[in-house]
Amino acid sequence: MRLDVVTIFPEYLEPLNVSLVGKARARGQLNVHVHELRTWAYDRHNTVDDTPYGGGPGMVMKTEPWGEALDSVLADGYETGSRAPALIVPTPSGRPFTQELAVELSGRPWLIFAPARYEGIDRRVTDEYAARMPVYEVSIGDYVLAGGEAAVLVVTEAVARLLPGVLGNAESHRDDSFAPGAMAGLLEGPVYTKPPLWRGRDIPDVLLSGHHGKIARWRRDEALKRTAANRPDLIERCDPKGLDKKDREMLSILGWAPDPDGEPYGRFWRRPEGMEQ
Ligand code: JBH
Repeated sequence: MRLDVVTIFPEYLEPLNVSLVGKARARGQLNVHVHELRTWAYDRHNTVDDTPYGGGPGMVMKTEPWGEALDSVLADGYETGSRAPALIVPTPSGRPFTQELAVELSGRPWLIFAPARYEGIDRRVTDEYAARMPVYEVSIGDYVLAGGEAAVLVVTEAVARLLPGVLGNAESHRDDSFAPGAMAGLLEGPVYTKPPLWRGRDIPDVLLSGHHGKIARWRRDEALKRTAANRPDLIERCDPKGLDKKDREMLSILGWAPDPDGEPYGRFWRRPEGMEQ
């Protein structure tokens, strides 16, 4: 897979040399190019932003540097025979970046990232390139960043680890919390390793029992507890067909009940206070 990033802060992308992504690059599984946007700003101050039409706070990234930069990256791909790029524009106004989207992007041969600073990029830039290639506007969560570079690192890591041969163990994907089918969309529970006693804290007995059935059940209960506490939205969304009798018992203890009138039938909802069954 080929990745290009156009940014006014190339140093911000240094982490792409480290760890999983850095190793994938060193092995030739990822071909990464980071470009300085100001290379394509031709005035004395290499200006890349200007005030917004219609007024308002902040600055907007200008059309011309982005247009020249993206044309140049695309032309280089044409020369090197790179195939069918997609443009990724990280923005708080984008669609949520999910594991499902990471899987989709990992199947593409070439991703070009256009992270913006300031209030974003002039809309005509995305409109222009959307006429030639798929454009994904993606948000990495409901909080405010100063620019899209951190989002590029997030998306890149999520995508790179899905490439064939990047993670050592082919099994490691299946158990990912958000992978389809992993624990039916539940978060993973706590994990432990040696020593068996640390600062007076021991390991849950069941994990030392050697009883695989009981261990699996315990892990599942812990997953349900953690998901109910941290991500009640995942319990509400989960398909009740993926829940067995013991799962339902645990959810009931945690204060959840199937909604008989719900659509679709039997989805779990939080029992209101005082409605003990
Ligand atoms: C900024 O503010 C952010 N929230 C979520 N995603 C982003 C992506 C790019 C820039 C953000």
